[in-house]
Formats: sequence, C-alpha cells, structure tokens
Amino acid sequence: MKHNRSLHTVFSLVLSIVLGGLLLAGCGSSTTTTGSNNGGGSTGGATSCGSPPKLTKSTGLKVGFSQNISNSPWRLAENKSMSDSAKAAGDSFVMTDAGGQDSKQVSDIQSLISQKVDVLIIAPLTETGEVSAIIAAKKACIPVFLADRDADHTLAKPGQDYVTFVGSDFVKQAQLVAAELIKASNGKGKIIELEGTSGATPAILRKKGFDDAIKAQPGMQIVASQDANFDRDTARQKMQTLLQAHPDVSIVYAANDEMAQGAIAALKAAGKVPGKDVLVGSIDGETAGLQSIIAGEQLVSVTSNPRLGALTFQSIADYASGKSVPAWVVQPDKTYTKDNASANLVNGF
Ligand code: GYE
Repeated sequence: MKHNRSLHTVFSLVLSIVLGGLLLAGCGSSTTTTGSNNGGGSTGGATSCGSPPKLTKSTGLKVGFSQNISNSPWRLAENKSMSDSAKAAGDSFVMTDAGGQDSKQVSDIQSLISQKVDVLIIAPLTETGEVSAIIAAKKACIPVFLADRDADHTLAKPGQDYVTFVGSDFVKQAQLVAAELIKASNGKGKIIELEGTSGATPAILRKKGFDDAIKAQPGMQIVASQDANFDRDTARQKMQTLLQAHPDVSIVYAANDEMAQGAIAALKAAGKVPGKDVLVGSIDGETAGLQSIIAGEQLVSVTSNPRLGALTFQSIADYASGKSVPAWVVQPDKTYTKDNASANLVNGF
C-alpha cells in the first residue's frame, strides 16, 4: 500500500502540472481530478459518489456479505444473523465464503462488486489482506461496512474508505479474561497463550490486552505464545507439544473458545485436570465454552457476540437516511463465569 501511495503522490503531482498548464492556457476547466479508477464494476466518474460512497437507495437493497471462513459455531451464528437481518430489512442477500484465504476473499469481493451489489458487508480475514478490495469497492461507488474484524487504519480509514467497523472491543475482552485469571490464581502462575489467526484484528488486540495486563503482575509469566488460528484441532495439537516443554503450566489463555476446547482436550489427554491443575480462560461465549464452565473445566469466557446482523443493518439504514455513523459501532460484551453460565446457556451458539 505504501507503494500505491507513492504512485498516488506522483499521479497527483503530474495531474496538478497538467491542470496548471490548462489553466495557464486559459481553459479554466473544472474537470474532476478522478478518472484513474478502474476498481472493477465502476461505471466511471468514480469518486463523485462520496468518500465513503453514499448509499442512495434505502429499501430493497442488494447486500453482499464476504465472510472469511465458515468453520466454527461462531461463524455460522454470524452468517445466520446477517442473512436473518437482511431478510427482516427486505433486502436481497448474497454471501461468499473465502475458506480462510486472503486471496480468495479479495476475489470474492471483486465478484460481489461485479454483481453490482448496493452495499458490501465484509468480515475481513486479516487487517491488511483485503484492503485492496475495500478500496476497489470504494472506487466502484459501493459503500463498505466492515463487520466483526477491522482493517489496518493506516491503509484504509473508517469514515473515508469504508463507512464503519461494527464489532467488539477486543482489548477489553482480553482484559476481562485476564482479570478473572489473576483473581482466581492470586496473581501467580505460568501461562500458555494460544493466539488467533495471525494478522486478524481480534488476534492482535486480544494478545495486546492480555499481555499488557499480565505484564503488570510480577507473579505471572507467559511461558509460551503460539498462533493456533482460532481453530480447535490446531490448538489441541499445539497444546500437546507445548505441554511437553512446559509441564508445570498452571494457566491457559486462549483467544477464543474453540481453541480453549482444543486445549482442554490436550490437558485431559496429558492426565491433567482442567479447572484444577490448570485454569482455562477464553473468549466468545459459545455453547461448548459455557458447558465447560458449568462442568468446572473452564474458569471464564468473555462473550464476543457473533450476532452482528442487527447492528450492521441498523448502521446501513442510518447511513442510507443520511444520519452520521460513528467510525466504530461497538458491540457490547459480557463475562460468563460459573455464576451465570447456566442462566446464559440459551444465548450460546
Ligand atoms: O472470536 C472467533 C473467530 O473475528 C471476532 O473470530 C471474531 C473471532 C471470534 O474465529 O471465534
């Protein structure tokens, strides 16, 4: 993207020289400085549609949803929430699934642009991987709403390149898990950390929130951190290996419940009792996590609500009606422990 930016700078320079020349020649043209856009699907005249592009239709929209992968209860709940909300709004809905690959998600978004959707909801796999497609949508005059994961703001900006990010406060989620683990361990312990998909917003921020909280605890130490891709079986395998190097671990922090499930399985296979020998804390609030809390095998799960459809479609409606939409539409979350896990089982997924 840096490369693109310098190209842009060169382009703007050339353009001002050319325009300057025209003015000197007495033409006084008011030509817009666009026209370089070839974002696919654009009918030309590009950025005259706004920055971010305006949504001129408010009913009967054709909504495109680009999902990064559909491999877990969390993602299936998110997909259902988006499609239910589209139906409730009377919109048509077309969804793609990138299978966990940035390159596939970029081509999925390009295909949705070519299908001339009115609005795009994107759950980007990583913060940088889909930026080129987000910009291509802008150039094609399609407003983009990022949901569940964000983009790198140095490369694409909310309120400018896309309308908003609809999603949770990932740093806060991690801080809440850390607080429960610190309390239950009296601030002592050796921690194994299982991180989410490298480069994804929740992976980056959940690590930051947790690591910073633990740094302030002199009696606690993160002995190993590994990327387990938000995936249950990857986590189980990584945990199996990590347990051999760190048999004295007393805490596992997993950046989502699926990885906590994998860690719990590995702990059991190694003859450890999760919840007694090793405290487990994670994020999402999925049914399996709630059941592990009820069984006493997991200490805490802070929710990351996957049902983002209502907030996303409300933001789309607000945007269409000309109301201002904040750069971040925050999905609130809560903490599940043994005190409230049973009562919240109905909210699982
Ligand atoms: O916590 C996790 C999923 O992006 C917020 O990604 C989402 C996270 C969620 O794989 O389970």
